[in-house]
Amino acid sequence: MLKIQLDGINAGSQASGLLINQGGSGSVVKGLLISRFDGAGILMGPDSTQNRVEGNFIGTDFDGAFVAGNADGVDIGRSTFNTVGGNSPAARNLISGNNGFGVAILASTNNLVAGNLIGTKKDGTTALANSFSGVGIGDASNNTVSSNTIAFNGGDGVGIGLIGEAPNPNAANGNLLAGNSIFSNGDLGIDLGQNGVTPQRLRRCRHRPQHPAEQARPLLSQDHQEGHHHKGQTKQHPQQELPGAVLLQRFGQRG
Ligand SMILES: [Ca+2]
Ligand SMILES: [Ca+2]
Repeated sequence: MLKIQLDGINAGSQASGLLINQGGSGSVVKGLLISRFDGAGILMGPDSTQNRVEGNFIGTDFDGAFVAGNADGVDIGRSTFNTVGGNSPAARNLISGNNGFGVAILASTNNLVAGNLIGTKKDGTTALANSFSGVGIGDASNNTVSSNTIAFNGGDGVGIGLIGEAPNPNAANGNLLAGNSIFSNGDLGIDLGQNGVTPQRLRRCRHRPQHPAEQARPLLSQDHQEGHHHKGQTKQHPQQELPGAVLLQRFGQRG
């Protein structure tokens, strides 16, 4: 049970609950209720690194059942090697009920968002939406979003795209989404390009092969089982090889 609340109701316009910038690198934010800020619940950056956010409720009440939203739940901006959540149940954050994104990662690399509930009540199964996407990744590369429950959010479950902060077409490449439970979001579960479903090209295009980052509904071309693990490869079209195979992870329940 959480006991300490940072309540932003009187904090004023655009105030964040906690700001961790360069001088605060290596901070641990743990066990707080952070609610009703006009800015982000927690803002990391610019130039901060190696902070950890664990075991907090961000955007809810003490029971994790009602909305008391900040603008975004957690913003990571120009900041590296931060961890939101973790692998243990105690590290899990509840990030729900916020008026923007649950977690927004902007122009930042090598951050980890793991094991959180994003868009649900504390029970992990019923809705307490963030208004925009559960996780928004903009101009940010090589971040990992794993083992979260991301559900009921107003936008995409996870949206990855270019927002023009970095004039580099590869600025949002190399992010890993693995082992998340993503369902019942208002837009796509995962939207690459932040542009909705990209139409599948059925014919080979001589002039501009479809970039793998744009693929919307990959076709499964090979599938084999190794031990207890299924491995799959996808490719866009039988005549159009992707530069590299896509790792497809499938998860099931054993009886
Ligand atoms: Ca898309
Ligand atoms: Ca979208």
